[in-house]
Amino acid sequence: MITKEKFYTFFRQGKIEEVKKLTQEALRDGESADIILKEGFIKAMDQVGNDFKNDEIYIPELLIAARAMHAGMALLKPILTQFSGIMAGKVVIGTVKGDLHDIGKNLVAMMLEGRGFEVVDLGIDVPSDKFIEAIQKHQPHVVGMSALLTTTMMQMKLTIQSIKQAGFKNRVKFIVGGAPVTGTFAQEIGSDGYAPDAASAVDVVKLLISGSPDLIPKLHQTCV
Ligand code: B1M
Repeated sequence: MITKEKFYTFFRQGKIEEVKKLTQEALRDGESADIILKEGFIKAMDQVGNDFKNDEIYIPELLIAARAMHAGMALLKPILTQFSGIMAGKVVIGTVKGDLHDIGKNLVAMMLEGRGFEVVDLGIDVPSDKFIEAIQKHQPHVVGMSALLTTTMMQMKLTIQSIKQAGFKNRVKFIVGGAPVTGTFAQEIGSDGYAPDAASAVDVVKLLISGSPDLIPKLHQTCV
């Protein structure tokens, strides 16, 4: 059974090879990539975040933990993104300007790819004009934004406003997410949807693309 403890220890110590080995062993033992992610990686990283909040660790330790988690995620990526079927739609995604956190955004992108969406990932610290350029170039159905800091949440509002003002008001739908973001906040800033985690982000994107009006009220409720 997967528990966060070993991953937490290896994340804290930045033990990349051990994280890889543990992940491979779990997969060999028949654990699903989803469970390894949720019960192992995400819970372990939450604990690392608490240590940081409690001043037990500092930025360098956060960075080495993130690097270790990335190494594990690289092993899960081929499984989470496996898909053979018709393209479900196109999503442009990025972490907003001023924000360098990308683990959660990467997970959302992986889950979407795994469910048949074409994903254009703009990376981190993405200003609104980069989102606009990408919309012009790739013509996505949905634009996804991630923010992990209370100070960068408002950048989502500015980005949505800029995209709408650039003439894409009725041409793309928006989904936002990230630890400090809520359904209420999403609604306030004019986002069409919000998801608290990567799996529900896929469901919300599907609802946004299907455009069924009776489903739309659910897009924020799932999450408030
Ligand atoms: Co930073 N950091 N960090 N950090 N960091 C947090 C977010 C923090 C909560 C830690 C804490 O105090 N407990 C805190 C924010 C406090 C606040 O704003 N209220 C914080 C801080 C303060 C900072 C700095 C300001 C520290 C400093 O410099 N003094 C600094 C800011 C840098 C910047 O961005 N400008 C900073 C830096 C960093 C590192 C670079 C060192 C590193 C990030 C490395 C990287 O991402 N490559 C880092 C890390 C690792 C964290 C924590 C520990 C872990 C974040 C993470 O990856 N979680 C984090 C504490 C925490 O969250 N517990 C913390 C795992 C990930 C899977 O979860 O990203 O929430 P998450 O994604 C979830 C959902 O939120 C959702 O789905 C994902 C999967 O289910 N989701 C979406 C995310 N995006 C979505 C988009 C969607 C839908 C759902 O639709 C598009």
